[in-house]
Amino acid sequence: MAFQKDFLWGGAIAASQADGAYDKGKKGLDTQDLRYFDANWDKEQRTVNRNINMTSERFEEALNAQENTHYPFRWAIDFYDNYKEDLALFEELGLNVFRTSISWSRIFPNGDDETPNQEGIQFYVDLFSECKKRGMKVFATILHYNIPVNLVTKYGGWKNRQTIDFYVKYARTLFKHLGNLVDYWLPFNEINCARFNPYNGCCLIKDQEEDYDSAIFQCTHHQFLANALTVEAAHEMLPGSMLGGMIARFTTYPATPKPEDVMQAVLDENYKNYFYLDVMAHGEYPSYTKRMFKDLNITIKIEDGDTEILKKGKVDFIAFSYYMSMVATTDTTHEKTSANLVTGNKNPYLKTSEWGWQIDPIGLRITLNDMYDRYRLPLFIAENGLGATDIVEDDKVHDDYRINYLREHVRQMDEAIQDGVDLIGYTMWGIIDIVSCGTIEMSKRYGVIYVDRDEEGNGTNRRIKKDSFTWYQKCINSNGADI
Ligand code: BGP
Repeated sequence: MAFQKDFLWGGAIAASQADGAYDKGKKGLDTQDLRYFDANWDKEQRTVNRNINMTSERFEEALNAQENTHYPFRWAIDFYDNYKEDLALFEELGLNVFRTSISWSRIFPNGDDETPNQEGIQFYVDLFSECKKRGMKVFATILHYNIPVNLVTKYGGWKNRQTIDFYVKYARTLFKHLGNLVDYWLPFNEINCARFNPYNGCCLIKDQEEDYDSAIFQCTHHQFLANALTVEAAHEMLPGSMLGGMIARFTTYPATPKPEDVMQAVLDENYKNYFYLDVMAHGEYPSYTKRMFKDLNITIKIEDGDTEILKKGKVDFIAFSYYMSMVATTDTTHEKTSANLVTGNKNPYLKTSEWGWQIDPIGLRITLNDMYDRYRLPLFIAENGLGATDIVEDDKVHDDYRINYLREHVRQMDEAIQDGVDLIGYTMWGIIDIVSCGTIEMSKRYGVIYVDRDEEGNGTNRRIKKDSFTWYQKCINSNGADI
């Protein structure tokens, strides 16, 4: 096996999808607390990309909601109150790294507060200290989609340059109070998702925008600046700290060897994936930016000094989520399938998950090689896993489909390391069942630990080890040899 001795085997979750306790500990309301699960949606529609665009009407309705029944992010799996028990299970599993995100509105409930909320800081001091006690390194995402609602209603969120200052103040507060507990920092989860889910990525409300597409890229520009300033601040406050740039990687193959299709694949890779990492890793907008903005009809405002800011805050490692691969073609009649946040073209050689995501372990090896060659920075697989419907029988979940998925991906990681790739860690997504980010369902489960709760809040919230728990435990204990 090629895995280095101290390879990081971990699990990942995100605050809004796991914590619950949305109004405990003086937390302010955040943008994910406003997302709504609609039981009337046709289950068949689950593969369709829904929930992508927030409307003013729905936003208002959520702000004024009197009860929480349809807002699963508000209670999730109550990780906030259960984390000690859950971390004990992670220790039993053998994780040596744990990735979660920090809720901005626990630290600054309104985003623009003068001073931080001590209770919020204490929660993370306790949580991360517990991780350390149990032998886990901490991989902390500073922003995983949930920003204080006040920053949206009062300032317009990421569209406003002022949000950069609020964010950097928030990040500096984290470095000051949690710097000694966190091993890897991730300023932004999947920064390219702003383009595919503009409400999650940059809290835009579609009907409030005259030029939605340009607004998305304006927000992204502000996030790039916030990212660079944060990296710079961390390097100054915490010498030797490791800050990552992350995208959702949509590895794309041409549908045929037809040059038009190959060209389309190059463009898709550049516009949907590399653009974001190129800026964060190289500290400047890539050469194809002008053409890309023209093709996509984007106009953004870049101020004097922005170029220098980007140059000063280059990331130390590259992180990405990898669930599937995509296909590019200029043929508009090509059969479609759904994917993470987007609809894509079908690859006839791949099987799909229940949600239509095209399962492609070899694609992970291709991705790792390709990213390492391009950036020559350590790589971290921050998310990978299979969302599936699990059935509990006699307190057991026989999820061999998940074991197969994970095994095949671990095999390809091994191959990539043998290819020469510097892969430092793997945090399997949704190590414990949490609320799905895309569909707001509990029934789309990723965990090796089952949680007895549904999207309507029914269930005991009890944790049950699935068969994949034992499999992952063996994998970790043997450092990837016994899979
Ligand atoms: C990524 C997000 C996660 C996560 C995952 C799976 O895009 O970073 O938050 O949830 O996708 O997506 P889903 O929950 O929609 O299946």
